[in-house]
Amino acid sequence: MAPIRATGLAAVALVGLALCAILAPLASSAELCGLEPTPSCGGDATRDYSAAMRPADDALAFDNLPGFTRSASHFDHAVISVESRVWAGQRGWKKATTAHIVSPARGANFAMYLADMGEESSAEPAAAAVERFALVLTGEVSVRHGKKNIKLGPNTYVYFPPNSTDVLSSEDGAGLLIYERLYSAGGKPVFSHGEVEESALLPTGPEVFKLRKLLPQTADYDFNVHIMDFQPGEYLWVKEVHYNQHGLLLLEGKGIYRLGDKWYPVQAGDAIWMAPYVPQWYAALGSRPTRYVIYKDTTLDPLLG
Ligand code: UGY
Ligand code: MN
Repeated sequence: MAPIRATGLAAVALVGLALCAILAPLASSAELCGLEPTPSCGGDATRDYSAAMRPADDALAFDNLPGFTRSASHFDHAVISVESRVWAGQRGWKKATTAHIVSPARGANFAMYLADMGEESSAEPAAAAVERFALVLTGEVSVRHGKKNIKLGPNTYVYFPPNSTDVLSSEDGAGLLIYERLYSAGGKPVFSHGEVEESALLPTGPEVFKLRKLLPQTADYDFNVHIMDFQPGEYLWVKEVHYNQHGLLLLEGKGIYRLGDKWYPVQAGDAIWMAPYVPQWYAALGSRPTRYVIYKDTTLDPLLG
């Protein structure tokens, strides 16, 4: 009986295949045939739909969609994502362009911008009343400070007090994050430079993030620059609301920033302006730790400024 049943099944399969061959030119659907698509049985080799099924990572970069941006500007905060940077020349910067991200035009008490220094570029000292802080993101810069010529590579910083005459230059090009403000503390801040990791980790109370402050915490300074590190899954414990202002650049990682009653997915390269009293909260997500750098006006009397 078994050989007879097997022969019967083979016959049915043969009839099916024959039917498929007849129907295939009429219907392109491979499903009709119940078989893998073959050139003679549906399928179109000139089409490549693989991106629709499994988009490549760069197709997930929504920032490149025409007209789409995560950037936002509200009275108490702004998010400036990478595709919104506008580069232009700035007085004092030779062979360099700058992209301003925060400025007094936004109501801020400081300026925050990126500087893209080309080969053989330089930056004149800031105006006499202005103090300047630079974090080297890429490349290398030199600082002529008195008789010293200090070379600074990625992850290093330099602070120029008001009335500094030091010139910043780059032979082969560099990318910098700059904070500037009109000095208002009435003390004696001094030139300093260093590498981020050389700054001691500071206690953070109930917080789990790692904290470094790159400028001395004395009344001689009217702002500080913090480096904050979060492991994926870590978040701000305090749902902060404070009178201080912030200018933040996400250096590594990704997560969700809450600003006021809005929630922003953010990633490395995104910048944030936070006005006084904007509710702020961050959670680090993804597979890599988050590091951000953040300006904070400190040691200022909230009444006297
Ligand atoms: O010090 C701060 O105010 C800091 N923790 N704020 C922030 O990360 N948004
Ligand atoms: Mn804060």
